[in-house]
Parts: sequence; C-alpha cells; structure tokens
Amino acid sequence: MSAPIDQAEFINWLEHFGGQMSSQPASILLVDDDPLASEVYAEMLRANGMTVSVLNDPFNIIMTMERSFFDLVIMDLQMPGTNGIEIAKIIRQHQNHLSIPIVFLSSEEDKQVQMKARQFGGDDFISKRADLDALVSLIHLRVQRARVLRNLIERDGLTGLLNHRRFKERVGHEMARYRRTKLQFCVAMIDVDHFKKVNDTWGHPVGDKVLSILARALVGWVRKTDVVGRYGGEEFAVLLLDTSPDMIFEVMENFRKHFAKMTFDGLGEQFSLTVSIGVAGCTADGDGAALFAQADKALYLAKSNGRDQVVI
Ligand code: GH3
Ligand code: MG
Ligand code: MG
Ligand code: MG
Repeated sequence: MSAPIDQAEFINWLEHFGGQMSSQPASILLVDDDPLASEVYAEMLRANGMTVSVLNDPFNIIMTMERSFFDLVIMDLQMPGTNGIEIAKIIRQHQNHLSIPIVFLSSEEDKQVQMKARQFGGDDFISKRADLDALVSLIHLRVQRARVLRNLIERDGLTGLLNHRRFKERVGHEMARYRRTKLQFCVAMIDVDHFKKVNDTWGHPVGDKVLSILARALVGWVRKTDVVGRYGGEEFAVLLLDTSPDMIFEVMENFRKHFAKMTFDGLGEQFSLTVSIGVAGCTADGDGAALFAQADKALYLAKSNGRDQVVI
C-alpha cells in the first residue's frame, strides 16, 4: 500500500541515523572460561577491525547482553559447570536475543555434539584449529546478515524509524536505566493535524511523502542519541534522553513552529500542515506504560484544545 523509499536511499538513511550498517565495526561478545586463551582470540579479532568484549563467566551472559549491544556471540563449547549449548539455550529464551548469531568455537570434533550445538540455537560451529581468515570472514558474513534482518524487524519501511514495538522496548530499557542512574528522560507523541485531508485531497503517495519528510525533520531536530519512532500511522514518538519536562517542552514547541513553516508539494500545489504534541517526563514510581499514557493524554488535550500546540 505505502510506497517505501527506494532501497539505496533506505540504507543510506539507516547509516546516517543510527541503523547499524556495514560501516560500523562488528561488536563481538566472546564467551570463554579461559581468560588467557580468550584474550589471545580477542586480540586477533580486534586486529581485524572488530570490537570485542570478553566474558569469562558464562552465567553472566544475559546481564552482559542487556547492558550492551552485540552483533554476534562467539562461544566456547566446554566450560566448567556448564557448556556452550546450555548457554545458547538461555540466550534463545530471551525474545530480544532470538536473532543474534551464535558461533561456537571449540576443539570438539564429535559430529554429534556439533549437530546438537546447532539444534539448540547455534548458527555455526568452527574448530579452534580453523584458520583465522575463515573465522573472520564467517563473522563478517553473519554480522551483515544479522544487521539487515534486525533493521527489517525493528524499523518501519516507509520512514526508516524504529517501529512501535521496538520503540516501546527502548523506553522500557530507559526506564530500567533511569532507576539505576536517575538520569531523567521524556517522551513526546506527535500527531499530524487533519492528516486524512492530505490523503483525501492529493492521494496516498503524497501523504506518504509527508510522513517520510516529517520523520527526517524529527530525526534532524533531536540529538543523535535521542530516539525517534513511528508509533502508528501518522503518529510519531520521540524519546529524549537526559532531559527534563521543561526542556522537552521547549524542544517540541520549537519543532512545532518549525514544522508549521514547512511546505509540501501536492501535485504542483504547495500546502503546509501542523502537528499536535503531547509530552511527559518519566517519574520514579511510573513504568513505561504509564509514561505513554501520560503523553497520550497530553496529546489528546492538545487536539481538543484546537490542535497545533504542545501540551505537557
Ligand atoms: P487529527 O487532527 O484528529 O489527528 O485528524 P487526522 O485526520 O490526522 O486523524 P485520523 O486518525 O482521522 O486520520 C489519520 C489518517 O492517517 C488516516 C489514515 O489513512 C492515514 N494514514 C495512516 N497511515 C498512513 C500511511 O502510512 N500513509 C498515508 N498516506 N496515510 C496514512
Ligand atoms: Mg573451555
Ligand atoms: Mg492526526
Ligand atoms: Mg492519529
């Protein structure tokens, strides 16, 4: 139904605005109980342009993966008190980590064990005796494919923004971080005023174009570390980190004015639009859902007060 921006442009856009594409070094989590051997391996991978974190205690795997983002896990098969297959099972129990590639690295020659490793969520099995070039090219291939898949899963095809589900997850993570760090963050919900008229007057493709321009304008407006999502049809959401409600009010108020001055092309005729915005700041006792509800309520008030305004 909606015409996506073309593939090359989409990739470009992802690279520019936070999608992890080819240009960024692969970030690897190396899980091996042997501190010495794992450091040697890590250094070899670093020498090949990768960012490598080493985890010697496999039981900390989930905590480690929740703290930082990794493109791929390389795991030793034999570890004291557990083994790589058990740890892979644990990883795969978490929805967030369903698609991360897991490569087993082991001196294990037994084909049965190798098969079992694959059965329980391992993507590859590579011998510790295999040469480094083989490992490096395998990693690059896996990382590229995983990045493309992740972008398809997490992003909206029309605008390239994080989709509703992924955006909500991000807010959940920020909530958890807020409880640890007390660094305030805010959410804004942005809804185009009378957008249906755009479709009715100039057709759906013009409406689509407006939405992708609005998406870019929003991304350009906030800091690179802030997060912009497509919340629904013509509704967008922004997560502003380390920001108080007063600050977000001002940022969004300025955006509202900026957007109202933009003009769009409707089959040769110029037109402009306005947005209504609801903002809310995180609170110590609230959760992600409460924050969205509060921003949504503010948006509703902005609409019922006459649109083209920000309500906090
Ligand atoms: P309001 O000021 O109350 O928000 O009015 P509105 O017309 O913007 O809101 P309404 O919810 O009535 O209509 C939203 C419209 O957005 C209807 C739907 O067809 C359109 N829409 C949703 N997603 C897309 C999309 O991806 N592309 C296009 N072109 N239109 C979309
Ligand atoms: Mg071992
Ligand atoms: Mg609307
Ligand atoms: Mg709407």
